[in-house]
Amino acid sequence: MSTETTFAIIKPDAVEKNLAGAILAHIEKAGFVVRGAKRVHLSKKQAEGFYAEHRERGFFGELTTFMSRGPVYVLALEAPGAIAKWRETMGATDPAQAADGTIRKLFGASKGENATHGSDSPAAAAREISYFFGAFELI
Ligand code: FUP
Repeated sequence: MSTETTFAIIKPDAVEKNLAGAILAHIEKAGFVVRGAKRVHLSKKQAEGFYAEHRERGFFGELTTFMSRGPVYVLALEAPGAIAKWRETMGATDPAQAADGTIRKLFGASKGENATHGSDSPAAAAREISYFFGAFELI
């Protein structure tokens, strides 16, 4: 399996509950190498830009208000097959549907406040990484 880098966010709900460290430990234990990491507080406009593909969805306003309500950690995670691997490690969007042991099952509160984000394709990973990181910030 080829080495990939995916993009992750530890969302405001998890940061508010002081779960960022526990989630990072889970990420490291799963075998990802953290190539980029920073704490940022998104503006509403930045959240809208990040989630632009969901602009027409009914939950867009709620989603972007939530994502801009407090600090998050943005991460670039490297591993063989990182994009699929990170989505498996997170679990299903709705924590109630997520498999036991996944991050969203362990730490997510609801379909909206589900602790983490992960890119869903190589194109999304490239776009999302470049939304937050310059080339020299990936180490
Ligand atoms: P995922 O790829 O698992 O993050 O899920 P989606 O891309 O479908 O949705 C992006 C985010 O929108 C989710 F993380 C949470 C939010 N969302 C809702 O708030 N309500 C929904 O019905 C679906 C998604």
